[in-house]
Amino acid sequence: MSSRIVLLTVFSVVLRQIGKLRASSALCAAAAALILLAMLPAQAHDFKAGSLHLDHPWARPTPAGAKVGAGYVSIRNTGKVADRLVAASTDVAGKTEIHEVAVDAQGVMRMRALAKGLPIPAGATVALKPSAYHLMFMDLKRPLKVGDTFSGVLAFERGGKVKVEFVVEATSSAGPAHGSKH
Ligand SMILES: [Cu+2]
Repeated sequence: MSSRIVLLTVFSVVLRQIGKLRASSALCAAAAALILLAMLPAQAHDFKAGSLHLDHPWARPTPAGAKVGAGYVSIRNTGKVADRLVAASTDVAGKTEIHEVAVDAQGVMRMRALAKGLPIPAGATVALKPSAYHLMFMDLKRPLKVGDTFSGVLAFERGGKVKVEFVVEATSSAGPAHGSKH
């Protein structure tokens, strides 16, 4: 779920509460504070470089001893020229690959590295998300714990290198198991 959706959800819940309770000014102030709080991380967690907008880079937590992890980010190309994510690196992994998830001839979901990178068409948004395109952190140097942040660099063919900050978040949806099919 994107931070914008979370923000909108918080916003609508707050508005509904205000409506129900016929808010006092104190309640309004509390609601405004809540909205501001909700907005801060969302605004700080959006990276722009030229016509590329990188929204909410995040990673799944990993169990102790795990050697691989997965990261996600939504990439929007507001320009008129296609670009391509060609490489990525982070300070928590020895190596970071760009993976896709595809179903093989036996009907088994498998991940594979995109040797030529991930195309980001002009005007399009390409979402790296669980069970789809993702960044694969290989040779993890430490476990990723919920609430942790770590820095990374995404390299684009045209847009160059973009620094981002990943946030480790738990998710309810079960993605592909990492580590066994590589
Ligand atoms: Cu993978």
